[in-house]
Amino acid sequence: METSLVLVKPDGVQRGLVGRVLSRFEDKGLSIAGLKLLVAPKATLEKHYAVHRERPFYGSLLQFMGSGPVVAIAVRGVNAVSVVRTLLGPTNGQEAPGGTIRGDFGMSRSFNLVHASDSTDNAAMELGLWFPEGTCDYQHDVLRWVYDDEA
Ligand code: FUP
Repeated sequence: METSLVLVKPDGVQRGLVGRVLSRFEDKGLSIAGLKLLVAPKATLEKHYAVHRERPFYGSLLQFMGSGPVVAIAVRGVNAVSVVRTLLGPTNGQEAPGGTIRGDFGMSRSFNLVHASDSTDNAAMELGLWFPEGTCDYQHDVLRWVYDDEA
């Protein structure tokens, strides 16, 4: 099992897409292991996007991500990090294929609705940042109908 950190960005919250984004993960057979809505503190965003610190879009990215509430979601499942990235689609909504979240709902590279961890190492770092209190471990009974013995 892996856990990925997903953010519904301020554009996704303002556009009323939180429920539909959550449904994509639930429909797939992934488990919600943490969920909260918050206006992200600047320090959290600086750590979250530290890898982009030198990029030209860093300032506008931080401004956008702090411009309204985001929904942080811990999404759990077998290979959850890569499975969730596939559900999101490529960065730019204009290039993202239909069937992906960004492809179905977005037309922009910066207003691209969702973030998801791109590696298990980054997932661990990001989960610590957004869910310092930890995530919720529970028995999700439906999983025996989601995974076979090979997982
Ligand atoms: P992704 O992994 O698809 O979320 O995208 P990146 O990690 O490459 O970029 C992080 C965020 O920066 C993207 F979600 C959108 C934003 N971005 C821009 O605004 N302009 C760019 O040129 C590249 C990325």
